[in-house]
Amino acid sequence: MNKICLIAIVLSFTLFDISSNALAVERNSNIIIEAPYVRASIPGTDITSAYMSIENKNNEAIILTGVSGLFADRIEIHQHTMSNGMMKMRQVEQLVVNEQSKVILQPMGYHLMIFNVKKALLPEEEVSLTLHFKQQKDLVITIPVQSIKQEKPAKKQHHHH
Ligand SMILES: [Cu+2]
Repeated sequence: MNKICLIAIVLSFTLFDISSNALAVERNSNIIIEAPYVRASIPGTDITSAYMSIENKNNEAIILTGVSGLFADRIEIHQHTMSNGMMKMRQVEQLVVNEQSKVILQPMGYHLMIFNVKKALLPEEEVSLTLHFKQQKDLVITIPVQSIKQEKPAKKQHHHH
């Protein structure tokens, strides 16, 4: 692939808002983000979480190494795990999405934990997140704020091979 072609792909990054329930799809070099949202702030707290599915259409694994956003001081990748019958969360350093596969960040699973939100996030607002990958360009996405009441039940994780 020559350089001009590569630049064209990066510039073709587009946002489709394809349904009223805030399903957004963003595309960048074969990485597809679907149904992203961040939970509205609970009054009196400055911590929240964000969810989405990350689909990798590349023929090699991609590795999410971090996430940042100007609206918060720190964002970590977390995983919920069961330990002695108790649900716990722990930080993971990176999230691997295998080639031609999808990883779903959802309540009780992987999620983005957002610390020190600078102002309360209200439903209908949007925030911008930057996803950092080990070998791919950063992916900047705009995602809606949703109240917990708008959450759909967690989907089962699928893998495409
Ligand atoms: Cu967490």
